[in-house]
Amino acid sequence: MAVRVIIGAQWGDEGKGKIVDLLGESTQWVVRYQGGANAGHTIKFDGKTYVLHLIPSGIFHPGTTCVIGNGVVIDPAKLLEEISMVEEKGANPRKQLKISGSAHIILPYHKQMDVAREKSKGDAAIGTTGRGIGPAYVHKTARTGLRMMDLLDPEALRYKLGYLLEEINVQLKYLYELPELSTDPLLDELTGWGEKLGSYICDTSHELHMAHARGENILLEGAQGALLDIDHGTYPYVTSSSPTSGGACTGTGLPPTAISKVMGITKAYCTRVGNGPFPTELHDAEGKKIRQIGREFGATTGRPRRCGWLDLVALNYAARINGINELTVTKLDVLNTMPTVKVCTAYKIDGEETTIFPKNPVLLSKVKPVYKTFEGWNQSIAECGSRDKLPAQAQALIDFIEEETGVPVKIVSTGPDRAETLVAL
Ligand code: 2SA
Ligand code: MG
Repeated sequence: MAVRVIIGAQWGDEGKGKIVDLLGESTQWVVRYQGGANAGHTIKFDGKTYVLHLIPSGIFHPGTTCVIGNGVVIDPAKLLEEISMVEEKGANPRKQLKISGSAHIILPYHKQMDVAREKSKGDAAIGTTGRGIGPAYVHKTARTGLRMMDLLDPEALRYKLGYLLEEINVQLKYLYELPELSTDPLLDELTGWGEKLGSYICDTSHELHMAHARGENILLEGAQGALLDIDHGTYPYVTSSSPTSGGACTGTGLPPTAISKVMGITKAYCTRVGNGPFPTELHDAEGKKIRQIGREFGATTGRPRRCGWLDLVALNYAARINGINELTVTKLDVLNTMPTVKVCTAYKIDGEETTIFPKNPVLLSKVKPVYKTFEGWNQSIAECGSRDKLPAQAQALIDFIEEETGVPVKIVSTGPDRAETLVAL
């Protein structure tokens, strides 16, 4: 019996979807707690690949209930598409999916605002996914958002929408130079979503409290990664939610005392998509090779991801702010043909060495990584079966990650398929 949080310990795309799917088999509940359809969680089994954006990655296990928690911002149109997709692939969302009534809605104008804002920023753009995430969280915090529960009462919704649009239209016209909106067409769209999604909407924090009291296993699935956290990430080059383990409490209603395990997922190297500092980024042929072999392209936008070496300064920082007590190392196989593998152990700032992750993005963009170099293993690791059968050089790398972070590596992923995983939980 456990509540376990799965978090991205880098800038996202660490392979959380695969690990949640893997552990989902023995878990009654899988819960998303932040972010929205900016996430792209990839799962592969039986030779097929599935990408999920809003539905938790446990949906393909028939015995698992999936919850979209209150901390998520939901694009109802995208969610309906995804519900159809998983239904086609054999899942039973009618039985398996629950949506928090308190989750905020991404409205069409949030996406327009996101794109317009990025465009106006030019070189200073964040590099968002354009999914309306930032503006939806802005309106949540400004208390001018709509929530999923609002879809259930069209009369009250008409009234709310009327006074909301007075304010939104001022923003659309004067801040974004976008056309103003009238109540009726938007109300029709929202009412339509309410009819289709109404039966999924409930008090999910109550459901989770009851499940926890019954001693059921719960997995809280983070999206993006610790270094994209609105508070602890590389601000302003971050997302607008809290992907860290603290966000798992506010985003679900489960208390910190319920959580016993925090699993951090890290790649054996590092990627980032979008703008902002990335100390170990490779701008050369090695970086390109990692992108090609690792198929490092955004699962939502298709954007090429920036690639670089594993950064232990950043990973140790992520371990501390999340309380990571288990690690998973993914995509080890991507390094199979690298003659040498580097790992950053410290930063040099103006000649001074430090292992403290700088909070100031200007400082972070100036740091020079200090590397430890490992011999490559130059062979496939597909058939290894367990960690102690990995080539010695790969074992040395994993051992080093454990030593430097002080956290046990419980899972090593050696390929995208469920089967390509070395688990010692
Ligand atoms: P946003 O759209 O407001 O959340 O963008 C703000 C920053 O957060 C980054 N971000 C991500 N980084 C990695 N993966 C994400 N999901 C997709 C994927 C991304 C894609 O799985 O590949 O397809 O491009 C994700 N979502 C948000 C984003 O790049 C900005 O730096
Ligand atoms: Mg992803």
